[in-house]
Parts: sequence; structure tokens; C-alpha cells
Amino acid sequence: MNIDKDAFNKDGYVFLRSLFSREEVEQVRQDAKGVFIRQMKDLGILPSLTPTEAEFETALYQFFTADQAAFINCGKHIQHLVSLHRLGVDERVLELMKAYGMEAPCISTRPVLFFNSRHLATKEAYWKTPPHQDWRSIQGSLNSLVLWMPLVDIDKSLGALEIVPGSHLRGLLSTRLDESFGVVDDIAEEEFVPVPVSAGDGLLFSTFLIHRSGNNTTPSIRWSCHFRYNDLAEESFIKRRYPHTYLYKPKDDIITPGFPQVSDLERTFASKS
Ligand SMILES: O=C(O)CCC(=O)C(=O)O
Repeated sequence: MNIDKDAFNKDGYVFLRSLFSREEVEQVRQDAKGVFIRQMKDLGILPSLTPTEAEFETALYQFFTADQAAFINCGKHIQHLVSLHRLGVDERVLELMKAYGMEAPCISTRPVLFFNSRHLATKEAYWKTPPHQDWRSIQGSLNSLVLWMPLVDIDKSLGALEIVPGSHLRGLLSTRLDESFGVVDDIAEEEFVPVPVSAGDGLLFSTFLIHRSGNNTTPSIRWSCHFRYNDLAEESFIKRRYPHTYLYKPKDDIITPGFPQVSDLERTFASKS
């Protein structure tokens, strides 16, 4: 692994060619597709569990309009895929965190899996994030890091991530959260630099680096995953008593009234000879 800490300190990011193999990241995408596919098959939107990519995308747009609640549930479940979580704790990633200055890397927020398309979102922030700094939402260690990884090749037309090199040194410019993003106003258009990437590449950046989604002008889905880490050994984080901003809690209500019946459990736990 080629480590360039000077470039990182100056620019606030480093580009990592082929951090993972294409196959490794494609597995995550296939697992995510599988979540939607099972539901779409059950709902009769897809005739089989093995659609082509084009059939999958067409069906997904149909699913989004046909049953938005189920679609959102799938969107939530893909955030919990074992393959996704595995990427974030892979030895290569932990080595990277240490190489870029973390003494005791710790997961800051759960991984995020994006599948961006304007046709799969009810508002713009759900497919195109505004200029923001991640530190505003996590408020972790000063050296906290984001690892952003594409699961497909992403060029400018598919909405390559846009960053403002060196902006980590401007300090915390974000004063408010909008849809959980610590938005930053008044950055000139010409400051944003798109970063085209291939599946398996990584972009490692400071949580103070200003970035935003590019504009996906294609009919295709832009798949990416993002991981955030704090350093438990960083002095200011220790002194601030390890604040943690995220909430994670269950809904109060019973989602499926009358379910389960004892018979459902008897069937589930019946011995099969
Ligand atoms: O993938 C993107 O377009 C932006 C994601 C992002 O900025 C984030 O998750 O904080």
C-alpha cells in the first residue's frame, strides 16, 4: 500500500486505487440487490430471482412506486448486510486507518450503502447530498476519517463524488444539519473537484473535508458505500469524554398486528426429519 501522509495532511484526502478487488465489492452489491429481488419476486414485480441488470433496474423503479414502505424497508436492511460490514473491518482498512494516523480506530457510525438515482428518491437529499462536512454529524475525534468506496465504476455522468481539496483546514464550517448532513453554504462551484473512480477503489478523507454528490444524469443506479472511524486515542476526543451523536432505537408500535401466533412459532421450530 502506497502511503502518502503529506498529501493527505495537505489535501485532506487520498485516492486509493484497487483497495479491494472488483469481485469483493461486487459481492456487497449482489447481496444488496438480493434483498430487493426477494421482495420484488414475492410482490410479483419480478418473475424470477435471477433478473438481468436491466430487468433489475426497471423492476426497482416499479417497486419504488408500487410499495414505497417495503422499498424503504429493503433500503434499511441493505445497511445491515454482513458483506458490507465485513468490508469496514477488513484488515486492509484497519491498516489504512493506522497508516493515516489513527492509534485506536473505532467505528464511528454504522456503514452506509447508497444506491443513488433521482428516480428512487422522494427528495433531492436522498440521491444527491449537499456540500457538507461529516464531522458536523459525528462530532468525533479530530482525526476521524471517512472511507468512501464505489461498488461500480462511477464517472462524472453517474455522479462522481465531488470534493474541495484542502477544505479540511478551513475548520468546522457547517453550523446546521439538513437530512442528517452537516451542510456547508457558500462554497464556489469552481472549488468542487469530481473524483471518477472504479469499483474497488477507495477515497479516504478527513471528516472535515467538504464534499457532495455529483449529479447522476444517467438512468442507472450509482452504488457506493461509506465507512466512518474515530480514534479513541485522540487527545481532544478523550477530553471531550467521547461524545456520540447517533441514536439507534426500536419503534414502539407492533408493525404486524396479531403476529406472530403460537402456530407460527411451532412451525418455525418444528423438527424436520
Ligand atoms: O456518496 C455520496 O454522494 C455522498 C455521501 C456522503 O457524503 C456521506 O455519506 O457523507
